[in-house]
Order: sequence, then structure tokens, then C-alpha cells
Amino acid sequence: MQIGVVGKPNVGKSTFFSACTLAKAEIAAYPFTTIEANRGVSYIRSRCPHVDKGVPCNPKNSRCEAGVRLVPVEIIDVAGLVPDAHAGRGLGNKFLDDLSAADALIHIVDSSGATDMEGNLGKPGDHDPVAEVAFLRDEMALWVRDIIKRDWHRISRQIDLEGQKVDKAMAERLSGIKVTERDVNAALRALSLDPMTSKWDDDDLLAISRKIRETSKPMVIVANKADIAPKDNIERLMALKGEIVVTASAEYELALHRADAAGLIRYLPGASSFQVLRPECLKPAQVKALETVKRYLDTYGSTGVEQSLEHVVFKLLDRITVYPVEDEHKWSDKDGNVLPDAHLVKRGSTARDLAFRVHTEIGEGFIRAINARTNRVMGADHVLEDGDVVKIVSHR
Ligand SMILES: Nc1nc2c(ncn2[C@@H]2O[C@H](COP(=O)(O)OP(=O)(O)OP(=O)(O)O)[C@@H](O)[C@H]2O)c(=O)[nH]1
Ligand SMILES: [Mg+2]
Repeated sequence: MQIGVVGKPNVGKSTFFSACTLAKAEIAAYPFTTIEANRGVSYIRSRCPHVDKGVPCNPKNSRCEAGVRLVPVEIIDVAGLVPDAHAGRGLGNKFLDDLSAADALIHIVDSSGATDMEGNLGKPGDHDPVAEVAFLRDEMALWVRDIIKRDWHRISRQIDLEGQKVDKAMAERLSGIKVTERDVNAALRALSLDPMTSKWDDDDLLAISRKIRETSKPMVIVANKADIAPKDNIERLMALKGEIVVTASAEYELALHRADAAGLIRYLPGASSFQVLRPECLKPAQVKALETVKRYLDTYGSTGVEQSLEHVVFKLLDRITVYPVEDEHKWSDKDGNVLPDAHLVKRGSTARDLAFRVHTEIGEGFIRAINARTNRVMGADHVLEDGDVVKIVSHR
């Protein structure tokens, strides 16, 4: 699974990326600090079933810490987006193409309003962060539309004259940005367009593109720099209809990680508090900084970084965590590793879907599955539940 971090320049995308991946990325208070995309791994947390089994686990595709299974997701931090990026302005097309493989997006907004549309720094309250939301959605839709338009005459002829299915033809054109027939179909159903695609104008294509982006790359809004934001800005962002908005301070999350790595404090990502380990080692400036962060955590409950990722995976992408095993009694693979793999699958996935995910051949040879918690047999269409431990019986 890949999650793209997007937004206008200088809003804190690389700070957010560093805070959730612990990978190094250049961070600076001017636009276009990032040119080449940064890629790193972050971890999504679920309760590990080994706690219920009462035996230690031996994770292979993930990690486990104190009963919490950490499942990796790829995070990609790209260059800032400016108006008309789809037409190549700023680092335009290149930036957008870096997002091709993303399953979902995190839109970082400077909720303090200190940066203009091009990312130039002013004072908190100078600019309206709400404007960033519509602008980014427009640019993303225009990006998709331009890809469709490149070949539109040919595609539209194939549909109207040669009888090709419209969702199939459009999904083929957009496969490079991970758009499926189902995404196109959902977009078309939401709009009532002329059955003759040759009659569709630029606005129709833009409306479809907007919907396709919404289903194929759903987006959460992160109201970043909340630590210096006017209260009114946060309230207006939170009040946006139909949007998931998470308040965050990527800067504080990063600072807490660094203090934890230096052994000064104990902090778990996403936690609502931290513990000072060596008060005698702290300089007065550090004591003051930690007090400020503590006040923030008391107000908002967390820095918001971990929560943003959880919103994406569990709400936007509607994933559950399931654990395929080869021995339904020991919950292990053939080498005896207990609960080796955790998979984030879409809610509603069936036992057969999981079999295909483990391996195409196992999916093709599917006979039945066994719920290792209850020892009950699951048919191919049995819908999986969060935390299921599943043995798949296959011909292959
Ligand atoms: N107060 C505050 N400042 C932040 C926060 N997050 C980032 N910053 C600051 O904002 C500036 C820009 O941060 P970056 O992470 O480089 O921003 P970016 O969006 O990656 O910028 P580009 O790569 O240039 O598009 C830096 O000075 C950061 O320290 C935050 O949560 N609060
Ligand atoms: Mg950056």
C-alpha cells in the first residue's frame, strides 16, 4: 500500500514524512525544498493475535511491539504543488507523476495561514488555508483530465463506433495512475452524462476526472502547523463538509521522536503524553519546549500524525488486518514461525480474496479456509473480519 503526501510548497510535507517514517528528508522554511520524491516506510498499528494465543510471535512481513502488530505502508513525499501544476508550472507534471502508484493521499495544509499559494513565508493569519483545499482538488482533477484528453479522440471513437465499454476504455487509459474499471464505473454512475461520449466537452471530462480521483485516490486533510494556527482557521477547516480533517503538528511529532531517540523522553508514536526520563540532562530551553508540546498534547490529544495515517488506512481505505497461517493449531507457517504475516485487506474481502493475495496459485487452487480462532470452516465467499487468523487449504 502506498500513501502520497501532497500539498502546496512549504506546508510541512517533508516534516510529516520524516515524523512518520523516521527517514531523513530535507526540511527548510522555503518553497521547493523537496524536488526528488522521498520514499519511506511507516507502520500501521493493530492488536496482535499472539496476545490471545498466549505465545510469542515471529513476524516476517511486519513487526510486533508489546502486543501491537506494526504493518508497513509506503509513504511518498513529493515536491510542492502550485496553481497550474497540471500544465507543468512549478515542478508540475513530474510531481503529479510521482503520485501515480498512490492508493490514497494525505493533503497537508498550512492551517496557520503563514504561507501563500506559492509557499512563500509570511506571518500566521496572513493567508486563508481553506483556499488550499479546493485548489489541490482542482489540480488533481486537471491532472487526470489531461491524461484522458491526450487520447480522447481515439478512445471516444472506440466507445461510440466500435462498441467498447466506456469504463474499460477509460480505465485502460488511466491504468498508469492505478485507476480501475470499478473506479471509472463509480464516477460515471455519480454523473448523468450523454451516452455518446463524443458529445462530452472539457467540463464533462473534468467532472469525471474529479470523481475518478475521489474514488481511486481518496484524500484526508491534515491541518498542519496547528501549534501556531489561529483557532478560527482550525475551526473553519474542521467544519468543511464531506471532508475528513485531522489537526496536526508534524513539527512536534518529529521533535518528540528525536527526544525519544536521544533517550531524553519515552514517547510512543500517536500517544497522548510522554515521560521525561532524564530531567537532569535537559537544558532550560528543552524543558520549555517540552512544556509547550505537553500543552499542545493536552489540548489536541495527540500530535495528529499517527492518527492521520490511521484515518487513511482504516477509514478512507476501509482496511482490516488479517493473518494467514499454514498450521491452524499453532498459528504458524511451515517453518514454525507464529503469525508470520499480517495483511491489510479491504473490509468485505473473502477467504478466496486472501488466498489470491497470498499467491495467485493458492487462490486458483482454493478448496476451503479454516478460521484458526474457532476451527470453523470458511467457504470461498466467507467475509473476513478484523484480526482473523486464517488457514487456507488449496490444491497447489
Ligand atoms: N510551527 C510548525 N512548523 C512546521 C510544522 N511542520 C513543518 N513546519 C516548518 O515548515 C517549514 C517547511 O517544512 P517542510 O517539511 O520542508 O515543508 P514541505 O511542504 O516539505 O516544503 P517543500 O518541499 O518546499 O514543498 C519548515 O521550516 C518546518 O520546520 C508544524 O507542524 N508546525
Ligand atoms: Mg518537502
